[in-house]
Amino acid sequence: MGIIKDTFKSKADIANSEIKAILNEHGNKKIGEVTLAQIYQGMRGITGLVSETSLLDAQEGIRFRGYSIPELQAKLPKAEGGNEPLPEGLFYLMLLGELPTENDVQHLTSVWQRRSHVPSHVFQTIDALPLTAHPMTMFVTGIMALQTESHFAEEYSKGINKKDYWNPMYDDAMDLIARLPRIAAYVYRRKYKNNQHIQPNGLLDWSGNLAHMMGYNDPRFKELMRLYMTIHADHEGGNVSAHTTHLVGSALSDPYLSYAAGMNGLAGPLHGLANQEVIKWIFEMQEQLGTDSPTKAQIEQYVKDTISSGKVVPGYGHAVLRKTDPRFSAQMEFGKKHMPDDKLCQTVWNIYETVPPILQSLGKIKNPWPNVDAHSGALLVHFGLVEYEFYTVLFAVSRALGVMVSLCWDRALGFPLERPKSVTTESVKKWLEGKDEIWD
Ligand code: CMX
Repeated sequence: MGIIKDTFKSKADIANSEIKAILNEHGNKKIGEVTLAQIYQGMRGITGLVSETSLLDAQEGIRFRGYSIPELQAKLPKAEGGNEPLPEGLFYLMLLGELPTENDVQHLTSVWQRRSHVPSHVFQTIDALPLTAHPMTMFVTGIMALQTESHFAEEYSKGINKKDYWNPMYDDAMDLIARLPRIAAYVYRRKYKNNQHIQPNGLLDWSGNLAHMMGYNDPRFKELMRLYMTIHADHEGGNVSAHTTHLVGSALSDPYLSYAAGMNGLAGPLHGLANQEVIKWIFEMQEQLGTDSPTKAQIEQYVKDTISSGKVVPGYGHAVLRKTDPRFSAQMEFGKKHMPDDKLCQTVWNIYETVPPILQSLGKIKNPWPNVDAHSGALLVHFGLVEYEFYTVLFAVSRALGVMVSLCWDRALGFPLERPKSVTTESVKKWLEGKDEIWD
C-alpha cells in the first residue's frame, strides 16, 4: 500500500475503536429535540450526521480539521513562488487530520498526475450532448461515464468483505479527484473554445494544471485556482452536495455514482449554481442601468426590485452561517490585493455594503450577509473567464476533495445505510389529536 493509504488505515482503526468506546458509554445520550417546524422546514438545526472533515460555526465560519481559512493560508504548503495554499494540502489534512509537509503535498501532486488518465469513452459520451447543454450537465455526464472505472463496484461484484470496503473506496476517490481537472477543462474547451483542447502538463500541480488545460496561464489565475479549490472543498456534512454524496454512498453506490448525485445537487441555484446567478444578476443590472459602475443608490433600487419580483438576491443568506462567510472575505482580500481597480470587483464590494441592511429590514431573513458565491465570479471575469454558466463546474471540482475524503471515512468507519423516518401530514394531525401511536 502507499504511504498515505497506510496512514489512513491506521488512523481509521484508531478512530473506529474510539467511536465504539464513545457509543458503548454514551450511545443513549440525547443531543437535542426535534420540533414539528424543523421537520417541515428543511431540518434546520437538527444534528443528525457525522462528517469528520470540517465543522461549521454559525458565527465564525468553516474550520477544516480545526483550522480556519486564514490559518490554512498561512500553514499549508504553497506552489513555488506562490502565496495561496495548494488544495492537495487541504486534502491531506482532511484525510489524515494532520498538516502536510512540502514533501507530502508534492507526493500527492505526483500521485494525482499518475492517476489522471481519462478513458476516451468519457469524452465521447460528453460529445454526444448538444453544445447547448449546461456545463454541469456535461460534467456530471462525464462522471457517470467514468463510473466504468470503479474499483469499488468491481470488488463489490466479486464479493468483497465489508471490512475492506474502505480500500477500493480510497482508490476510487484518488482516481476520481485526479481525473476531474481533465474532464472540467474538456467541458470548458468544448463548449466555449471551439473544441480546441489543451493537453495536461505533467509538471503542474492539480489546480495549476486545471488552469493550464482551460487555457489560462496567468500565474495569478493559477494562484486564484489554488485558493478557489481550497475554500470550496468542504462545508461540513449537511449541505446539499455533501449530504447527497454521503447519502447515496450509504447505499454502497460507488464514489462515481455518489459524487455525480451530489453534484446534481450542487447544480441547484440555492446551492452551488448561485455563483453563476450572481454574475448573471450583476451583468443584467449593468445592462439595465447602462453602466459598469452602478452607484450604491442604483444598486439599492435594483436589489429592492429583485426582492419585490419574488426572487432571491443571489450570493446572500445561508442556512447555517450568521456572519459574512470567511470564504467571501478570503476572495475579497485576493481581489483587493491583485485587482483593486477592477470595476466588477468594486461593484461586488458596493453590493456588500448595500444588500445586508436591505435584507435585514425585511425581518424574515436569518442571515443577510454574503456567502462564498457572492464574490467568486467577479475574480474569474477579471481573468477573462466570462462564461458564467461554467462557474459551478469549478465549485464541483473543488467539492470533490471534501466529499471524497468523507466517503473514505464513511466506509472505513463502517457507517450504515442512512434512512431517517418521515411522516405524513395526516399522521401529524392524528398525533396532535393524541390518536396516533405510530411515532410517539
Ligand atoms: N434574498 C431574498 N430572500 C432571501 C434570501 C436572499 N438572499 N435569503 C433568504 N431569503 C428568504 C427565504 O427565501 C425565506 O423566504 P420565505 O419565508 O418567503 O420562504 C426567508 O428569507 C427565510 O430564509 P432563511 O431561513 O433566512 O434562509 P434559508 O435557510 O431558508 O435559505 C439560502 C438559505 C442560502 C437557500 C437562502 O439564503 C438563499 O436563497 N440565498 C440566495 C441563494 C444563494 O446565494 N445560495 C448559495 C448558498 C451557498 C452555497 O450553498 O453555495
